[in-house]
Amino acid sequence: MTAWQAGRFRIDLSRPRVMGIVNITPDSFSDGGAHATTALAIAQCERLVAEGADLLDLGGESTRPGAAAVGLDEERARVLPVLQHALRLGVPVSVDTRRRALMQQALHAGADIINDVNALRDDGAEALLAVHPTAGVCLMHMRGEPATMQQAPHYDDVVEEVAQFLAGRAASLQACGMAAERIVLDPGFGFGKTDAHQVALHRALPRLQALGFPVLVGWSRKSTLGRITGRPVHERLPASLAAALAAVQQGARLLRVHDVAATVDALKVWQALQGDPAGPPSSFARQSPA
Ligand code: HH2
Repeated sequence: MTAWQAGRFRIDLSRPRVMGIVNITPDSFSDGGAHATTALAIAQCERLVAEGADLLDLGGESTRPGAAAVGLDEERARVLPVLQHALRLGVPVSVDTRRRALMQQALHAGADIINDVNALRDDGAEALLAVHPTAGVCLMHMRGEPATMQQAPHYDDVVEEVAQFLAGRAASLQACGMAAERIVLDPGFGFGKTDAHQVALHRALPRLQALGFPVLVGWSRKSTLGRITGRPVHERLPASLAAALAAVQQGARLLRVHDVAATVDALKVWQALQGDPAGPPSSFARQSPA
């Protein structure tokens, strides 16, 4: 059985898990401003848990293409008060940050997971996580910086380069003393990749999984889905569900999503149709007559 050691929790990954996104930002690409105050973000945490989120991911900095970096004080002021509350909701809480200083404070406050789009390359970040006894980490691949990463990204072999980068980051953390069971890898859809790169990576998810760590994917509402369907960002729910299920079919174990309720339903159907013992094959939950 695959599991992810994540702070207070050991997350059973024998079935795919849903990580609900809480962007405490004014400028995130799909929901900027919607949860930008502490009160709105806390309400969103509660809503996503009620909708069935297995984990929460709190972010205080947009990393959308072209985004400007925010100051540390600002990012900290956005994230920490929400984290304090989210930690009482009974699910693992992840903090999405590139900054060692915020990672340190978040871990001190009790965060279960650090999700870093920069794969712990900030000075001292790797050592900080390695000495922590239990926190989980998500190491994501990003080519370049958010401000410029979508300007003609180039790879000779995107799958091998991403796989080698992630394997190298995981090996480096393990060399610092981190247990493998605390590490999850993410190809980083939308981070320095063309549509063709993303499709190649999606098709190669089994290759990434073969590195020996669970794979997390973040397809939710991303612009490749907009280009495939011709839909603006707020009309990408069906596209996001299709991509999420396709990723699970390819072996992804964690889905980072904005639309938790819909993703949970889609996964329930997928599991039931797979005859998954974790699903409800014989006694489907009762519902009011259609
Ligand atoms: N995508 C975003 C942010 N963090 N973390 C991981 N591990 N994987 C992802 O694909 C990923 C991520 C971007 O999405 P979002 O948080 O909705 O937007 P923004 O960065 O504009 O706040």
